[in-house]
Amino acid sequence: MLKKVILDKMNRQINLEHFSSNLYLSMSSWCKAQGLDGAAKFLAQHSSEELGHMQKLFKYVNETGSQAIISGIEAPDTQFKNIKDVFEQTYKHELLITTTINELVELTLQEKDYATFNFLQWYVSEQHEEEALFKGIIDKMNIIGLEGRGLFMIDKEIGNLVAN
Ligand code: OFO
Repeated sequence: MLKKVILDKMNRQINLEHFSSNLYLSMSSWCKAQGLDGAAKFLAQHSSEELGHMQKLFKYVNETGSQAIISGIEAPDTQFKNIKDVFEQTYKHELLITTTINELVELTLQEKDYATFNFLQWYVSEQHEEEALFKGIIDKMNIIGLEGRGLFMIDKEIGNLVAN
């Protein structure tokens, strides 16, 4: 069983990963409506990954004999200024997730819960990769620019990041 203080934060993280999934799905829908098929495909796939992150936490919590709690999810934004705004928001959101994962890791050390500390290391590495991924997309946008064919090229580049 997890200590209550850790269980509460794990359940909060489950909710956050669930929110991330919905946020990226909402962004995918906005991109699709703008004809940005590459970004739409990438964000839909990322939404599924976030659902996987949520389920991995859910399974771990239940395996400890504690109860994972599925709670209400805040509605994500549905309107964005442009594709750069979308990816700046994904990057900002991933930074927030990194902060919450780090807080959890810190708490497990304080509470001497080494099994959960060990479990969370996967998320620590994942956050490093995700920050680099989203930052890389923003960097590309800054290099290519969004004017004229730039938007078309960027969308294609993002679509190429999707694992087949
Ligand atoms: Fe995109 O992050 Fe989950 O953990």
